[in-house]
Amino acid sequence: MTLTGPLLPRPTTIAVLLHGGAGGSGVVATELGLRFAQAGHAVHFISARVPFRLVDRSDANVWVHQVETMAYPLFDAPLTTLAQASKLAEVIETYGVDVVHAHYAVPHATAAVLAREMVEGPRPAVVTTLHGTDVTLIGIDRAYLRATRHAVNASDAVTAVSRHLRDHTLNELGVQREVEVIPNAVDVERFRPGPDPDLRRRFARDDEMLLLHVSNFRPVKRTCDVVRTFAALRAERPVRLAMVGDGPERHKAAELARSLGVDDATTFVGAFPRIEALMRTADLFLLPSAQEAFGLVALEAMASGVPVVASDAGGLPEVVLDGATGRIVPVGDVDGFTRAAGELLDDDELRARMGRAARRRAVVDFAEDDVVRAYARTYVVASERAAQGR
Ligand code: GMT
Repeated sequence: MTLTGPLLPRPTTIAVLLHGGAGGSGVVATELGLRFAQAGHAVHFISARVPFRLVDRSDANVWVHQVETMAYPLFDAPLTTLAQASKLAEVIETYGVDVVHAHYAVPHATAAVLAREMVEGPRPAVVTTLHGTDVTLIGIDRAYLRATRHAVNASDAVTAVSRHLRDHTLNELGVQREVEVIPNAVDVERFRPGPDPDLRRRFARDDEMLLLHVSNFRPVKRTCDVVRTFAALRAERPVRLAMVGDGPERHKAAELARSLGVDDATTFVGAFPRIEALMRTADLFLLPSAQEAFGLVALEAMASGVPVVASDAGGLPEVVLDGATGRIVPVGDVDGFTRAAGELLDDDELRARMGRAARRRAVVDFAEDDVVRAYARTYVVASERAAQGR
């Protein structure tokens, strides 16, 4: 989708600091940067690796700068933040960056603030977007608390992807500044309903239902709850499970599926690049996370017309509307998940209605255009603040 109109009042050079791996923050950072590039602005992505959504692409107005770190026996770990700051300072001086958009408080906002101090000439505005674990897990750990608070306070503008994350940041981080909520968006052309019987038959027979879970299998995703819920559901009805993604708990979840006797009905798919094709083949999406600032995959499932049964963690209830676009269940309540998912699987009419409502909500309430324009306004405000501080 290409936005028409100027988007920003003048041609702007934007540097985006992001995690390039297959995670929600990387997706949001990349898609947002691409929208600004399509609107004619120069966008420089700075990351340890080529962001996965940019692999095999060569968009106009887009540059990718890889951060290299140097291993040295004296250091316990690579000095990543310093390497990011150095690379960013080089990009600022070479290309004349107006706005740095740091996705994640630590280490990216810290690197941005540091780079701003390093450069000769006009300093760019620093906009920081909080995505979740940067504040909820890492940021409030004593080891990083002061650095996180400093990065947030020193940014010219700060946004959070949900109201829950904003409140958490203000309360737990002890920050007293404006934090604007700009929710994540979804590309509703890419993620849309539609049958794909051939792909679906790789995971379930035509007379079986298909449950889907997508994550990075970190402990916070509670993937074993997905398997337990599935085992209970499968005892009563013909249903199969596709587990997409990879990470530290994949092995544990596979072991559990074996011990519960549902391994034959479960496919551990691993990474699946055409995730949008797979999403729309599912009957139901499960996301039982212990923490989730927003839950972009839930929104992608909704855009695909798939109802979501999710936990009440973090910002998930702001995305999935309980009883309308899916169900919300307390974290760890496997019986509750089983009941909620069972009701939806057993009622075709209800599932179809919620699937339609989910799609509608994705299109109306999480439209990319609105979100991109909200960020554009934030860039303008941040630039004005940065100019006053100069
Ligand atoms: O938790 C993940 O799966 C990855 C993490 C990331 O950094 O990409 O996701 C965070 O940012 C996403 C994009 O804003 C949010 O949708 C996720 O909810 C958030 N994850 C957590 O809060 C645990």
